[in-house]
Parts: sequence; C-alpha cells; structure tokens
Amino acid sequence: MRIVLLGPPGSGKGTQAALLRDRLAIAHISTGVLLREAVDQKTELGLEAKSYMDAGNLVPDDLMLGLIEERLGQPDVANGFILDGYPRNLAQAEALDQVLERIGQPVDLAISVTVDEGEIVQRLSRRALEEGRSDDTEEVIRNRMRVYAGQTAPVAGHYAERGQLREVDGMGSIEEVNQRLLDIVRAG
Ligand code: B4P
Repeated sequence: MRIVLLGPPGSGKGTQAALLRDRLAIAHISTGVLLREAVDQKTELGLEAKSYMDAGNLVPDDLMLGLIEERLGQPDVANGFILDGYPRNLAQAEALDQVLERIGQPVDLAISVTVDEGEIVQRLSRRALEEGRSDDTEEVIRNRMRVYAGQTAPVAGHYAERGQLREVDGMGSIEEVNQRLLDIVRAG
C-alpha cells in the first residue's frame, strides 16, 4: 500500500503515519523528520533548510526533491510507504508522480486529515511546551497555516482528479482517528 497523508500542521499526520507504519508494516517517510535530522546534523541541506523552517515557510522544491528521491531509493520502500509532509505544493506533487513512475511505485491513496483551526492551535501550543520545537511559536504557527492554505491545500485536488482522495475526520482521540484511517485504507 502506498499512501500520501495530507493535512494542515497539527492535524496529526505525523502521529497517525507512525501508527500506520506499525500496523501496516510499511515505511514511514516524513519530510519534517528528515529535515529536522539534517538540521541537527548540520548537513549542507540542514543549514540551508533551517531558516525556511524556523519561519514556517516551505523549503525550496529542488532541495526537497533531492531528499525525497534519496529516501524513496531505499530498499524498505518496496513493501509500501506512507508519505507524511510531502507533497506540500503542486510542483512537488508533479515531481513525486515522476519519481514514483520511474521506480514503478505509484500512489494508491491520498488521505486528507481535517481538523478545526482552534484544535490545531491548541495541539501545537501544547507541543511547544512539551518539545520546544523552534517552529511552534504562535507567529510561526500562523504562517505555517497560511502557507498550508495557499500552497498545500490545492494538492488534495491533484489526487481528487484521479479518484484517489479520501477524507478522514482528525478530531477525537489518536486511537479513534487511527481506527477511521485503518477503515479507509482497508476499503481502498
Ligand atoms: P512537519 O514536520 O511536516 O510539521 P507539521 O505539519 O506540524 O506536522 P507534524 O507531523 O509535526 O504534526 P502532527 O500534525 O502529527 O513540517 C515542519 C516544517 O518542515 C514545515 O513547516 C516546512 O518548513 C518543512 N517541510 C516539511 N516538509 C516539507 C516539504 N515537503 N516541502 C517543503 N518544506 C517542508 O501533530 C501535531 C501535534 O498534535 C503533536 O504534538 C501530536 O502529539 C498532537 N496530536 C496529534 N493527534 C492528536 C489527537 N488526535 N488529539 C490530540 N493531540 C494530537
């Protein structure tokens, strides 16, 4: 199964993708996690990406394509994968189609997680206290939501046009949302 998980910051994408990885035994590919690792390790990519991430802006597409191509080239991808945080704009969606076509692993399903704006702010403010991520300040959260609305939300249409888009209600407990997602994945 090859799944793209879509949703605004704080919708629970990362949380749910990790659970799906365990339950479906497929690879979990989070561009947010890959970028934060690159920042921590102070790689060339990490040093370049940090200022974009700290401002809540998207890291440039060419950097992201290199990162995702490299990850999709790893052997665990052959069993299926869940993409969390990529694609984040239409150019990335088109680039991803080409990479996946080349490796013969096209997307089966795109699932969009929907959550109320008030809940998003609450979740990310809570995470700011618990984890201290540098992009979880109020001002940067607002910018991430603007970037999502302007650039990432249209990606759902890319998959809807092919009949591959499903929606899941992301409100409720982590376990409840996960059960809804599993039902969608099993229905195909
Ligand atoms: P991400 O790491 O993808 O950050 P995110 O959108 O906030 O999602 P995340 O997965 O962390 O949070 P989740 O909703 O699971 O990206 C960070 C930055 O990296 C971007 O702003 C950008 O700069 C850059 N980037 C990443 N990918 C890129 C790309 N493709 N192109 C360009 N730039 C890119 O969870 C949020 C919180 O809610 C958690 O604390 C969680 O515990 C909690 N939560 C989850 N489900 C819950 C539930 N049901 N109830 C209560 N709390 C819940």
